[in-house]
Amino acid sequence: MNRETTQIFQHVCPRNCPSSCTMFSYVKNNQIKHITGDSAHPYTNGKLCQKGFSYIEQNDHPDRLKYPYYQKVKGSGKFQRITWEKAYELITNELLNINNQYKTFLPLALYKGTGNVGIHHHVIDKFFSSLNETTRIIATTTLLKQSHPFDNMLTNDFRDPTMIVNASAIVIWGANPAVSNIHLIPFIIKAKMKGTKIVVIDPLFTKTAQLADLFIQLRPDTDSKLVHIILKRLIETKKYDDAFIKQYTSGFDSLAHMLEERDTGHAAKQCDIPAEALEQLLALLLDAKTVAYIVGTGIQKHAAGAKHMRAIETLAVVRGDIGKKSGGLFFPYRDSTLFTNPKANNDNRLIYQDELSYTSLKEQFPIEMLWISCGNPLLQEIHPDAFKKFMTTVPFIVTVDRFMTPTAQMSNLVLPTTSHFEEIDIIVNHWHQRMALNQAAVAPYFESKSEWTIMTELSAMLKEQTSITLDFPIYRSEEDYLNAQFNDQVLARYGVKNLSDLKGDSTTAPYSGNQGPGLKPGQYSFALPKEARHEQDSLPVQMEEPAKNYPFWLITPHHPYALNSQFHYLNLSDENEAFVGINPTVAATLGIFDGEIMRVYNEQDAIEIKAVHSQRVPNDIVMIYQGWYPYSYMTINHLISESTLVSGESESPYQRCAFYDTFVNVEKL
Ligand SMILES: Nc1nc2c(c(=O)[nH]1)N[C@H]1C(S)=C(S)[C@@H](COP(=O)(O)OP(=O)(O)OC[C@H]3O[C@@H](n4cnc5c(=O)[nH]c(N)nc54)[C@H](O)[C@@H]3O)O[C@H]1N2
Ligand SMILES: Nc1nc2c(c(=O)[nH]1)N[C@H]1C(S)=C(S)[C@@H](COP(=O)(O)OP(=O)(O)OC[C@H]3O[C@@H](n4cnc5c(=O)[nH]c(N)nc54)[C@H](O)[C@@H]3O)O[C@H]1N2
Ligand code: SF4
Ligand SMILES: [Mo]
Repeated sequence: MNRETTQIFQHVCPRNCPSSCTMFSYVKNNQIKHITGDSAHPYTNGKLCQKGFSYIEQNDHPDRLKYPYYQKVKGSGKFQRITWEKAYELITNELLNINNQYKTFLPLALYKGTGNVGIHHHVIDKFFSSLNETTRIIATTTLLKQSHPFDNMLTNDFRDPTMIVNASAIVIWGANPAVSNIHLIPFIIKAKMKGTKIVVIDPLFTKTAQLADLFIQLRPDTDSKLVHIILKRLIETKKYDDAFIKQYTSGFDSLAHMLEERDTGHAAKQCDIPAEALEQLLALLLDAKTVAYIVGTGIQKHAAGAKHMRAIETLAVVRGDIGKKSGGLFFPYRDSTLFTNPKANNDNRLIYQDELSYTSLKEQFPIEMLWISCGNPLLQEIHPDAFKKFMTTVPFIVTVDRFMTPTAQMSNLVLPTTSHFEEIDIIVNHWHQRMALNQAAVAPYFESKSEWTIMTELSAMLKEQTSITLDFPIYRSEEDYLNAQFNDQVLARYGVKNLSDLKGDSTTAPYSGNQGPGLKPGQYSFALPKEARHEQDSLPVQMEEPAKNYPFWLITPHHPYALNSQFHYLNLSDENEAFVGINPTVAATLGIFDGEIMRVYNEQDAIEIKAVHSQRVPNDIVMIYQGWYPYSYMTINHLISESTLVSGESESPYQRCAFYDTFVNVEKL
């Protein structure tokens, strides 16, 4: 190998993952030869996951889109390769038609998913904003993580990952970091070695649960009931942090009064936790000096998720864990407004994706054109059939992706885009809170273009050839564009003015604001603000329960070797084939053998899928990893029900994310 011609570039994995690993590519003759992690990174310590190490394979995968494609009839599969000029012309004509007919761009809709979380990819939002009012379809999952129902969850952050090592106990609650946040695990093990007790609270015996000193296997959606049991005991035994409560909170007496009336015996039955395990948990939480709570998104994927989140927060406050150096709540936090234009358009029409199935859009402006970027709603959304039906009503759909996904197949125009090895970007992490630069190392794959290039070329054409007014700024290069995104807020929080500040010897810039939540005296109110009352306690948000016809919960957690709908086709493991995990005793009763194809069904759909007998799964749950199974020809999410609570009446975003409030029945074929 001629080392002189090998160049090294810095990249950041742009997937929606808590690690945002920094990695280096070794490039020779415009080809990536090798990838390594960045051993100077304080959170990832140079380790990548299998997906990270398989990026060369993904980048040059034969299925990657090489050219723009067009099909007149959506779903016909009769795609024709076209030129970029032709693609821009088709889009321009559609935009002109909308402009002429409606004198507003409300019939133009954007669906943006989480496939790439880089700042570069905000460019599509900027383009839409430059046309003034448009329609934004809000992806269900953008509601997770980015907001808290009360906007002020007392979330700490993981800038200094070593701090939890000194906690007396770490409670991992509705999260499976051994799969979904792998770089956290060494810190958990370190803590365990120092004597920290590890508790995992999950209905499934996960890979993370294997690390636990105490595993609490509760029924799904009963977390707030469990918290009530703990709180009642804390108060009865006066083990709460009285000084902290007096200084920082209000309304403690009414909380205590509410709990006095609680029948915790009944709650314990509903949670279905073995009595001995519950007593061990109570003993631990009554006496532990400092507790760190790592809260995952598993809890939120229930209609009552906001209630559970609030309950866990209350527990951390009552115990006085908030604000302690090694304790408190750790929950992913993305400051999504940091790089966005403060003048973002307020006249946009916002439609939640679940509303597409019952809102009569014709009443206002029909949707004439839909643009999909970084999203795969026909696999990842709740009830994708409803989304597909909606897609058939839209005359013109553009999807920008790197692969011919099921969503792309239902589009008219499919535009190939660059990977993070082929474009410049900035990634702001939502867990360890570091910002880092992603460099372009190799030329775009065949005719793919970066999303900045696509929006810039399209804007230039619209400006030159049409009367459409848009204020999308044209920069000379991606680098100039990204440099223009920096603002005073970014400078204040990260000390970074422009890209060159990110190119120095430090590969990442940590957020420099206050560490953790600072509470002002009296600030935390145990009573909720009036507008959020409906969330509290047992008021309207009802807990979902399996019914007779559909007696099993269907839990569809995140896949160890995939990232949502990405990477499945790489066959990174023998778990790549779709399967349903079923408790062996239940399977035996139904006569279903291990490895046999069985049926899983509900009112929405039915799938035939391989059974895997698994002791990890209790007898009232069946488990299928979510994502794309291109070689198994099935989409799991057709089974995921729209919550009955959402139909236009939902006030909490969490009610719309009830992926895990899905009930099914199973049978032998
Ligand atoms: N059943 C079930 N469903 C779930 C979940 C669950 O737990 N259970 N989890 C939900 C959660 S938390 C999430 S975040 C969503 C994720 O679902 P999505 O938001 O759809 O995210 P991905 O599947 O990661 O990626 C979507 C698409 O983006 C494309 N993409 C990648 N990089 C780029 C890029 O640079 N530009 C463009 N234009 N496209 C790109 C990918 O190829 C992929 O086709 O899934 C949700 N769906
Ligand atoms: N390998 C890999 N890593 C990923 C992803 C991926 O797809 N693959 N996706 C990334 C993304 S976008 C996200 S949002 C995160 C998600 O990662 P996590 O936050 O870990 O989320 P989930 O896998 O949805 O669920 C975590 C756990 O919650 C449990 N759970 C379900 N219902 C309940 C309940 O009612 N109570 C309790 N206590 N637990 C419950 C599930 O059994 C599961 O073990 O992972 C990120 N990292
Ligand atoms: S998917 Fe996550 S763990 Fe894997 S390389 Fe990307 S950021 Fe790192
Ligand atoms: Mo997510």
